[in-house]
Amino acid sequence: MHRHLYFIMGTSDNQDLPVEKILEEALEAGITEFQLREKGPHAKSGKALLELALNCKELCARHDVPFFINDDVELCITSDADGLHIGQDDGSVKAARLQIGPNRKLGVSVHTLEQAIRAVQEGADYLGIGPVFATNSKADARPPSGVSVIQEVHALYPDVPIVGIGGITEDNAHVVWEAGATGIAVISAIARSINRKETIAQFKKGSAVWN
Ligand code: TZP
Ligand code: MG
Repeated sequence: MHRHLYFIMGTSDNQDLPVEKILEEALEAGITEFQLREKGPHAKSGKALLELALNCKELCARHDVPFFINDDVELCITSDADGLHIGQDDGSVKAARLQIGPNRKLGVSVHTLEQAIRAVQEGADYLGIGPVFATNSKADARPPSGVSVIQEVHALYPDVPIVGIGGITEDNAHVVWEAGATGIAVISAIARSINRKETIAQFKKGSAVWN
């Protein structure tokens, strides 16, 4: 089975280093997707945000890693991102699909089986499910839900890629894999790691096939 280590970050997730620097280290260590999620008190906007997105796109392209934008359809298109990720409050999946076109990937955050069914029917390519564990990286995070929704969605749609998110570390990631996820999405464990190469190697230990 192919597995995904989907790294997510924005400026607010670590103000000690530029996003580009952390992303470069993460790419070299073997992440398989990157999402720019520019939120919170230090979020860039306007020209600075576009420049950041273009830098990230360039770095990802050099490593052949798909580059995603969180929420922002316009930035997704102007930065020529490979995909868009939206939540339940970010407008309809159908509208997003029409706006980004058929060739970009579309990820949707869901919290229930019903939301998962609707997202798949409306054109999601993969589902983000969480927070699995408690997280400090999302201001309006819902309470942790464990892996029950991942298990339910995986049972119904064994071929739809599921990415677990929220509080995932090298030590608890196995719970998410065992529930049927094809990927884990991580902010702080990578963005704030004191040894990114080692952290990512730990995440990838035990499975030979990644993309
Ligand atoms: N959505 C659900 S939890 C979360 C998002 C964006 C934050 C995940 O960050 P961390 O640091 O990996 O818990
Ligand atoms: Mg959102």
